[in-house]
Amino acid sequence: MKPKYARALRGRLEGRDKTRLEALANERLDAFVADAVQLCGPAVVRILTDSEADRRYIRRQAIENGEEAPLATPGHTVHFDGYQDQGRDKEVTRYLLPKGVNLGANLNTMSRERGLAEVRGFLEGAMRGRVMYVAPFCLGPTNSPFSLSCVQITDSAYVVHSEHLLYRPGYAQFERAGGGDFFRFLHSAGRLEDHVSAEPDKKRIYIDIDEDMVYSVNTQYGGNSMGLKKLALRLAIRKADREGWLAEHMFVMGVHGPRRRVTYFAGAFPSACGKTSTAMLPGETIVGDDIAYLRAIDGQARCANVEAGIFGIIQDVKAADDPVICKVLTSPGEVIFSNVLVKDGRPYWLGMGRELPTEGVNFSGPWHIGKIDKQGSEIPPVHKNARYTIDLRSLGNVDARFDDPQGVPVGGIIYGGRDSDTWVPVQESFDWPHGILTMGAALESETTFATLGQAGVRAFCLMSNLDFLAIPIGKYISNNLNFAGGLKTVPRVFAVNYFQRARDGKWLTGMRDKAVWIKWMERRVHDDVEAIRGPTGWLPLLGDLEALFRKVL
Ligand code: SPV
Ligand code: MN
Repeated sequence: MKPKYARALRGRLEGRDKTRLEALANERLDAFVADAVQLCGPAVVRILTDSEADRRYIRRQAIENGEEAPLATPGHTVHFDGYQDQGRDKEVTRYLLPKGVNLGANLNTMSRERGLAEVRGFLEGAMRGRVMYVAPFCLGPTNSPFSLSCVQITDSAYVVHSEHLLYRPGYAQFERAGGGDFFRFLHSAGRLEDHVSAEPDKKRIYIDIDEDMVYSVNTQYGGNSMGLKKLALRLAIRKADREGWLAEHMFVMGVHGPRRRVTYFAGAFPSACGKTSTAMLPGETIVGDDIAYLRAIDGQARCANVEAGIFGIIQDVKAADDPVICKVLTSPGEVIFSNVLVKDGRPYWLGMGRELPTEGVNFSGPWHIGKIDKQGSEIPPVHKNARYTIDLRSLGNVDARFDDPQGVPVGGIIYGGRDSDTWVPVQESFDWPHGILTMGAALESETTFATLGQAGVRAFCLMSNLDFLAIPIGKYISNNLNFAGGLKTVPRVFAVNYFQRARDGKWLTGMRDKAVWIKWMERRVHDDVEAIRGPTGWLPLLGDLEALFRKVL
C-alpha cells in the first residue's frame, strides 16, 4: 500500500482488516477506502470477505446497532426506514455532469463541482464513532463474461446484510482479477434518531459518471442506499453503452413449454406493475426478478440475472396467489422484512389475506389505528412499498441455470405497463425494431408507490428503465435497436398489460391470466401457434387462448 494511503488509514484499519485490504493489492481500492475514511471519519474500518463468518458478523451487527430487530421466526428480522424515506427519491437523485457533458433534458443532472461539494459536505464526519464496512461484491454470476466488480462502503450493517442476500460475493474476484475496473458506492445513513436517518432534507444520491462512483447520504431505503441495486444499474447502462451490450430493468424466467422445452424470457415492467409476480408464475422457473444484463455471445442473445436475491414488494403477497414466496416468508430462514407492521414479533402487511392488528410498530414508530402524522393525515398500518429481502436460492422454483456463467438464451423480450385503457393484454411485435420502438420505447405507465410522489399519473417510462437512464434517450434506444445486429436469431418482442379496466372501473382481466399470456408467448417463439395481424401487433387466435385457459387455469 502506498505510504499516503497507509497514513490516512492508520489507527482505523489495523490487524486482520489491514491484511485483508493489502492482500488485494489494488491501488484504486486503497485510494477509495482512504478517501472515504478521511471524509467520513469512522472509528474503525472492517474489510469483509466472502466467508460465512463475515456474513454472520454483519447479521449480528445489524441487530446490535438497532437497524434490524429479530422477529419470532428464526432468521427473520425487521428493518424500518424513516417516515419520509419509503421509496426511491427521484428528486434528489442526480447525475453529476463534468463540464461539456450533456445527457439531455429528461435526466436529473447538476454540475459535478457543485454536487460533489454538497454531497461530500453532508458526508463529512458522518461516520464518527461508527464502523465503516467495506464490502466487495460481484454483479452477475462470478467467473463469467457478465461479472462486474463493485465495492460498497457504508456505515449501515442493514445495507450490507441486504446486499449479502441480493448479490454474489466479490472478495475472491478481487483476489483473482487484480486491479481491474470496478464500481464504487459510498453510503452513510447520516445522523440517526430511533435508528432512522434524521435529516431527510439532506438526503442526496449523486452519481459521479466520470468516476463510476455513487454517493448516497441521509437515507436508508434500499433503493437509495444499496449501491448495487439501481445505482449500479445506472453505471452499468453507461458501461454497456461504451462496450456494446445492454443493462436492463428486467426479470429473467424460464417458461416451460410442451415436451419439457424451456424458453427464457426477459421482461421489463415499471416498479409495482407485475414484474415479480410474472417471474414467479406457478409452474415456471425464476432466474431473476429485477435487473438483467444482455450480451450477444457467439451470435446468440444471452442474459444473466445481475442479482442473486429478491427485494420484493410485500403488499398482496398471499398464499393463494404466491405460494412459493409465502412459504419462504413464513418458514425459518434468512428474511429481512422492511416497513411492515410488527405485533408480538410477527410481521403484517396489506393484502396478506388476514386481518391486521389495530396497533403495533410500523414505519412511523409505535402505531395505533387512527394515528395522525405531522401533516394531519392518517398513517396507514403498513407502507405500500413495504418489502421483503430474500436469497433466490431459498425459493422452490429457482431455475436450474440461474447461476450459469454464460447466462441463458433469450427467446423473447416482454414489455409491460400499467395502462387502464389502451394496450391489449398481450401482443407480439411485427419485428425487432417495431417492438423496441412501439412497445419498449413508447411504454406508458401509471406511476406507483415505488417512488415518492403522486401515484396514478400516466407517464412515459421507456423500457421501464427511464428512471435509471444515464445516457441520452436517443442513444439508449439506438443501442437497443442495434443489439439485434449482432445476432443470428433475434428474440421475439411482446407487450402485455395486466391493468385494463372497463368504464365502470372493473378489471377486464384476472390476476392469474398472465399465466396464459406467457404460455402463448412461449408457443409463438417456436411458431407453434398462428396469430392475427392487428393494427399494433400480432394477436392471439381465440381458439388457442381457449385451449390454453383450459389447460393452464
Ligand atoms: C423498483 O422500485 O423498481 C425496485 C426497488 O426494484 S428499488 O430498489 O427501490 O429500485
Ligand atoms: Mn426494480
